[in-house]
Amino acid sequence: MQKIIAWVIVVLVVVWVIFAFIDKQKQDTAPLAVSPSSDTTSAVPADDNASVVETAVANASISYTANGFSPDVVTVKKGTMVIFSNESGKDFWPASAIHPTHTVYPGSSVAKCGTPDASAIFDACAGVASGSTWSFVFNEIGSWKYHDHLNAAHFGTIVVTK
Ligand SMILES: [Cu+2]
Repeated sequence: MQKIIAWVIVVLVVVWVIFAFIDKQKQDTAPLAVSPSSDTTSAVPADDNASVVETAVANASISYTANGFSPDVVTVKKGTMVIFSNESGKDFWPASAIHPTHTVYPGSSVAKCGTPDASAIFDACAGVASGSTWSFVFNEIGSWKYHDHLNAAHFGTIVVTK
């Protein structure tokens, strides 16, 4: 009788060990099954949290009125398209500092206006009518001053971060 009880205990222990092992395997594999969906949502915010919002925003907008550019300082991530929107009632001509040559932003120069390079420089190269927009993609990291070439008293800064 004691032998039978001993055998039952041994069998129960073996069964318990097997179940414990299966349970552990389930716990080990469970996170793997969940991770692909959680990875896609956390992939971008993972490394630098301060710029999460800017990463999600495809572009930034600056409005130009009779009072000038607003906001006058805009911080964007490299590769952001900045849309300058003319609401001033007059033509405007956004362009890199420094007036009148526009050479501060790398590669830019008013001398390139009218050439095939004109579309790649921080320079509208012409007056843009009120009610219209002019946009530029900032790929150079730095703090870039700009102005309205038609009214150089109006200026602003685009800060481009990594
Ligand atoms: Cu100018």
